[in-house]
Amino acid sequence: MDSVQEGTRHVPSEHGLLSKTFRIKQLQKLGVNFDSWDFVVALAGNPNTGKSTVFNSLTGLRQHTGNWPGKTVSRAEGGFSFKEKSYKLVDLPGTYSLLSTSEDEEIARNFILFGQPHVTVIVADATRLERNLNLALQILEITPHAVLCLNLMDEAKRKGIDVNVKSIEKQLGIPAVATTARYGDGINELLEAIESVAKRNWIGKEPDAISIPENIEQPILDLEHDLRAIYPNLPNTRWIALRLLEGDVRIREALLNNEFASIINIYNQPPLDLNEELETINKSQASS
Ligand SMILES: Nc1nc2c(ncn2[C@@H]2O[C@H](COP(=O)(O)OP(=O)(O)O)[C@@H](O)[C@H]2O)c(=O)[nH]1
Ligand SMILES: [Mg+2]
Repeated sequence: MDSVQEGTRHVPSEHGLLSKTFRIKQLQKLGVNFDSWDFVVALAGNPNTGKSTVFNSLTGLRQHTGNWPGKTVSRAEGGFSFKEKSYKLVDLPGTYSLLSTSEDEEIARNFILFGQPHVTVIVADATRLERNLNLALQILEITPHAVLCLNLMDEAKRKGIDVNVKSIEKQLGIPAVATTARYGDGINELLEAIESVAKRNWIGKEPDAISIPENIEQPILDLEHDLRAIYPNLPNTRWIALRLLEGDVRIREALLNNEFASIINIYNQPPLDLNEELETINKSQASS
């Protein structure tokens, strides 16, 4: 693959049979050929919402594997640059929640919590908004630096579902972009939104704060204080304190076993070369 390749945008012709190609100015798909970046962007969402399609159209990578086998964190990563800034894009496993009821959920949750991406893009199926926005709300509990990508808009249109993008944007307090990733539609707008959140230029209203009564707020603050004293590098202590108060067993276990420390270390390592990694996996499979 060329190390630098200009972005292309495919849209169906009027008759839907042929596809025209438009160039997205200022997008360079870097594949796995990058060793530094200005921003880290995570792609999260329910399964089958088009995460890998978005991933491929931004990085130029084709053989995407949602491959995060076992506890060894094997990340689907690729790079792109847009308007002079470079981005590392991480495709997370598809999940319906972040409650760590499965390994995939844990991987996605840990990355958003501890990988501390500059931007988390939530790819949602516009035809199944209720279920998809549930995950979005869980992500927004961890980070406000997110973009909602309302994908499969062609399907929504076909089914007569009218999605009020501006209203969703206003209520969530993050940029929302309508896309049909299969045809590259809306990808340019998605890039603009990612850029504005990455650079912290997005000025949205704060999402409606859940008011927490004083008799609960104080224990949260106390617990956060204790967590910081024991685990000085632990990010998102408020979120963790809330889960502990809810009685989340996995979080308690992870703290007691010091699992979080090793996770934070993994995310600080340089990116993995996806091709090299796939080769290693293929070789080990062939020899076993
Ligand atoms: N109609 C339509 N199909 C899409 C769109 N985006 C992705 N798909 C298709 O939806 C399926 C799942 O996409 P994929 O990117 O693998 O989803 P992921 O599981 O979230 O990674 C694939 O067959 C894609 O071609 C879209 O905007 N419109
Ligand atoms: Mg995928």
